[in-house]
Amino acid sequence: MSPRTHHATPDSAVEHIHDAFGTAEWWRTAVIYQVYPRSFADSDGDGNGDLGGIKNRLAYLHDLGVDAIWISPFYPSPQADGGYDVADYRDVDPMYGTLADADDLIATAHALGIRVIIDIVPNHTSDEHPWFQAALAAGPGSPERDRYWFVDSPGVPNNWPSEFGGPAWTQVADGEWYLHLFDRKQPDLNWENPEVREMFAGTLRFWLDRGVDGFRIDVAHHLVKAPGLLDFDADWDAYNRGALPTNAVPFADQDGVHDIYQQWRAILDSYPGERAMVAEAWVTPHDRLALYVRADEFQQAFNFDYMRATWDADALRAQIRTTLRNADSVGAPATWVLSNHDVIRHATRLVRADPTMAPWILKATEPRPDTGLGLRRARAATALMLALPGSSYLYQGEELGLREVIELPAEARTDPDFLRGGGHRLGRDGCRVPIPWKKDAPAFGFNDTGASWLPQPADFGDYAVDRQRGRDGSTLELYRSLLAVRRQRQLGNGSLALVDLRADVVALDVTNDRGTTRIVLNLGSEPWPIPASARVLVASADGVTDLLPADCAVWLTD
Ligand code: TEU
Repeated sequence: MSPRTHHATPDSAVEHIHDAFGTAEWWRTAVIYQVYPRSFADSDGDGNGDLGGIKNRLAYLHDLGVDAIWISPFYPSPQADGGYDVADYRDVDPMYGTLADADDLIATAHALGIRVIIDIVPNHTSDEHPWFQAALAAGPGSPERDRYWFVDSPGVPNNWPSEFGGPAWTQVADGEWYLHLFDRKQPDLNWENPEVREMFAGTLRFWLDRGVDGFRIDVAHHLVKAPGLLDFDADWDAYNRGALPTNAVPFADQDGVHDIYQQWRAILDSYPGERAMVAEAWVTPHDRLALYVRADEFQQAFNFDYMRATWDADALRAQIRTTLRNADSVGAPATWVLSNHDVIRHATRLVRADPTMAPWILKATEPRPDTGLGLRRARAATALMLALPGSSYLYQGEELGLREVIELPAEARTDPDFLRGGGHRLGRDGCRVPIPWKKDAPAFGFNDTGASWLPQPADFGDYAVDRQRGRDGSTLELYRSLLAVRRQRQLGNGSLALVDLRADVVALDVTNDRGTTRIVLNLGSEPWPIPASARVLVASADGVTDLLPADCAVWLTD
């Protein structure tokens, strides 16, 4: 423990909660940047981003200072759910490029020292996948149907809801029903069928052979369904708010999933290098999530309970404590995340009217939040996150401070969460609007033609990269500073102590051989006085020297 903890705040209580890792494989401390390929950068001008566009922007990501990218699905897909409806797991959709482009992208990223994680969607295929087409053609009782969940039933087989609204079952022409936890164009696979297991083992090998560093596994908690496919009586709204244990429903967090991931881990471990996989598992509470990151399963799991934490000092402290206690109990790194392609961007979400609402549910009637306060909080929240030990995920555009585009017109929206939601839910298109690169250019520099698959609002120009790069106080420069200081001071791998400075202030000390860094986030309404002995390394707002205003964060050292 550095002397600073004792000198600067002699009266404050210190609660030690985490020790540094002994060995630190890259995935224990990495900052991983999520690319949503359709919206990142468009090299051929058709209005859809592509692999060539990502390649052209790798220098930007290198300059930003990230360790790895995770690319959302780019496989052949009818795009009924933004590519999470895969028709061929071992190819590239022509909209995005070719397999040769994927190889080129991986090689170019590696040359810059950026690792590449790709997305695997094992819970369901597209209904246009050859397997589902074969199942429809082969008819009831066939081995082709056994790869999915087909049921003969006089009415809807059970009360399971689709995540996007309506029942999770659709009837086919011969009378059978098939299960789809998401859109009707995303039939769920039957993971009891050995062919399903073989196909995905082969798919992992296919991409590992091409050099990817790992995988993000889509809805890793859904693959196994409780026997009997019985009705459930849990409160679906409470479930979506994360207020119930995930296995309160018979199609989530069933113990059988772990066997699958142990087999996958053995595949990853049979390859040279440190290949890693991260579970997208909306599993609560933390001790259940920890089961996914035991030594022989995933290296990481997304920390969605942290993402859901409200803007409140006690809530954040509790999440930090519980996250680290549970990750440490199995020797896994903690992970941290504030935004992704499924949730309301945190510059908007952190000021929404009902902060306990599921982060992906955007109600049509919801009041439009204050953009200025939202950005202020978002910057402070990111400053806290990037100081925490473990690995952090960033979502494209958050480094520009982008807001959720709530005002997209209905006719522009494509998300099944909107299309199946009867107009009550606006869906997730608003966090997927193409990135602004240049203020005075067609489509704000997304491409050269001005085409854009989702319309960009006029104020996106003010967020453009060329308006922020090199400008003191911009959100982009804040992210670059946070990432640079994080690297210099090795914040991803330090011991962590919570410091009790004030009830409405979250303060923590990260200590390692680079010294102690104190992070202070003010969630109250009164400014917090910065001790005269402390030096400001980086602050989430301009002009922070001796007072830390409300909704701001600062990194300090002696
Ligand atoms: O999302 C999983 C998921 O359960 C939620 O984030 C989802 O967006 C929400 O329940 C919608 O109501 C993953 C992908 O990240 C998402 O884009 C896909 O739509 C989904 O799986 C299906 O593949």
